[in-house]
Amino acid sequence: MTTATPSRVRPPASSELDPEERMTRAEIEQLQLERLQQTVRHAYANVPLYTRKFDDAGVHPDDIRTLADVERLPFTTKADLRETYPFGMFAVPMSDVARIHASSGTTGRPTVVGYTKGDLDRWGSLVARSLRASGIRPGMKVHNAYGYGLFTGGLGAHAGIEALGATVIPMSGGQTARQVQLICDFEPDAILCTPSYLLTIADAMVAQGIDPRSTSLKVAVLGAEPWTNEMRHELEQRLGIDALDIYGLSEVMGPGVGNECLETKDGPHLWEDHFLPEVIDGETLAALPDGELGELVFTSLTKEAFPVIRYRTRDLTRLLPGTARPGMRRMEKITGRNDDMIILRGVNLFPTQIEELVLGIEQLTPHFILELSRDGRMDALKVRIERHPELSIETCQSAAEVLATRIKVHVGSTVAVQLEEPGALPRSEGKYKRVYDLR
Ligand code: DLL
Repeated sequence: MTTATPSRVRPPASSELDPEERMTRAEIEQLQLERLQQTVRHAYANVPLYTRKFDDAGVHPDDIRTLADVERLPFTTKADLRETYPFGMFAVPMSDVARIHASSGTTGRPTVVGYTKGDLDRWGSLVARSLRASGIRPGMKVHNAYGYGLFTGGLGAHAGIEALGATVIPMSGGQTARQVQLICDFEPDAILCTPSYLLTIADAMVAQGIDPRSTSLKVAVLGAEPWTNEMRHELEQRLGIDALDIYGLSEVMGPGVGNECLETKDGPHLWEDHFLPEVIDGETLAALPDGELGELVFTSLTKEAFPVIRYRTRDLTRLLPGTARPGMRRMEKITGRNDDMIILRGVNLFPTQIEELVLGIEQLTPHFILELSRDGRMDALKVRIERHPELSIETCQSAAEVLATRIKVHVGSTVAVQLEEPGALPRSEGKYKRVYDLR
């Protein structure tokens, strides 16, 4: 294993932080309570769905006297957003809505979210905070390869780069050869995209005869899909950069709900001055203590157009004490979503578990997909993985066997591992589709 590349960027000095990032835990909690009370009143008064759900649950905004009282409030789910499609959850008149975003909605109706001018300003400053925590500073050039459009990634990141005072290169996703050319010509310091797309870009550099470690890039701020610390290591080594995790979701805001800090790289700090996180048991819906693994839930604390009360993200993680920003809690890097969980003959499995094992074997490439099929009455999982272009077929074949054994030992599932030719599998251009269910 190669040694870590020394950082070519530095963490912000304490004087560069927002005042809220320097608050103590007690100060943050006091701010959260005031903002929670305001948000709950605003949602109850202006969104009929919240009025009805609060009334049904027998809870009134005046009942929220402590932060723990949030547990008395009903949850909000994606189904609530679908039911009120398109604008039924907006809490301000349409004339005050400055922008609309929507999820791609692969099945059914997309979910639609709105922002006032103030919401857009707060979003920009939280993405700016996230980029600064990653080591990006005013005056740097930032190549933004998150997709522009209804997806919150492109425009959300864009506003944050501008708010920070850096130079934005609004490339959007796709056109990979062009991405490589502009990275070489414009010499950006930083790149923002999904981790799987950065892998695609690194491969495209190699295909064009460019050493990915030789570019001007110093740091990457990656998110919008689950990725492991093993993938971080792979990308940092291949590109000679620091890779930081940015988290967010459109229903809660977009990118910048939380971000890792360069000095610790220990999972995203959640920007708790604007969002109140909880982790619940996905089955019983009971709130879990910090440190326990469960489903992440958010209540927005400052949103005007689209306040969310106890929104169930379906993301699985645990809440941990703050480190680089002691007043704000962190979350563990996300393992996956409830919806991504594969149940294979009674064993629960996440694609990130396979990613971890694949990247632990040097003779394997990180290009793999998972195929679920039915073998008689049994479910079967096949890992299709590209062989290493510079190693013999025999070496790759024995590495594939090692992978199958490790999956059996660590996950408890028997899977088939099938080698593919280099370039045979689809490449990411944004959020990567890792699992194909052929059942
Ligand atoms: O993906 C917002 C975003 C854009 C975040 C760019 C970061 C960077 P949605 O399309 O609504 O919004 O998808 C949100 O993506 O619930 C997670 O399941 C997943 N996700 C987002 N960031 C991360 C991350 C954007 N850092 C959904 N790690 C979320 C793991 C992530 N999963």
